[in-house]
Amino acid sequence: MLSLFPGGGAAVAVGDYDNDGYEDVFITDSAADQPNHLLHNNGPGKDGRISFTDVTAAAGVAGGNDARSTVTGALWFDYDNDGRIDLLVIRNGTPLLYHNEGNGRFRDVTAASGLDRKPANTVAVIAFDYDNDGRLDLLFGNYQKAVDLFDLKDRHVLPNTIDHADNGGGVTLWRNLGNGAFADVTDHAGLGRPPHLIESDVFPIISFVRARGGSERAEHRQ
Ligand SMILES: [Ca+2]
Ligand SMILES: [Ca+2]
Repeated sequence: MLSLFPGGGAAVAVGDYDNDGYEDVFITDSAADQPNHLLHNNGPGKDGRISFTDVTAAAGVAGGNDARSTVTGALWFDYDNDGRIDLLVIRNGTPLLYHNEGNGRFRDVTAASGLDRKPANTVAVIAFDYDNDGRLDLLFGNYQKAVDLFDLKDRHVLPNTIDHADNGGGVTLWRNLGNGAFADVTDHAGLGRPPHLIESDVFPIISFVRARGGSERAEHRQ
């Protein structure tokens, strides 16, 4: 799918998943049926050099490129506040959420999270606590609308311009409910209306403001 964009599915997420003080690395791949890679940071050896061990198979986080989705990136975040960072894999298609079990293994909790209810086609994601309830919520940047890219009814799915498209997938905001599930609150937060944001590079400058009365609105600056 991404043969025109060789870097489109190549991303890295850095985080200390086993809390040993050394940052570990998760590298994504978008090629058909190819695995992602989780590299454990072994820390400095006797010669002072840092080494990594590919622990993907034991961790159970290789998957993501399948008949319905291709991986575009990943994010470490502790969605259940148990002190261990969990792993979100974003995709053209639906995202995957893995719970960090604390023994070097991860458990696919996507179905319970509800994040896979419809195609997301996400190319960027950030985690932050937008409602100050102590739980990390998710803001997805979605390049295409919520269509199944592997079973297109209408092939006109690319954004109509690079910088100011109004037919992209926009952003979706998911509230962390605290029980392993997330709820799509995009419309409630006022983010469902145009202009849609599709460019991943605008995300660092998106800022959320909490309006008087408790409703959340988003503003972005070019
Ligand atoms: Ca580590
Ligand atoms: Ca966790």
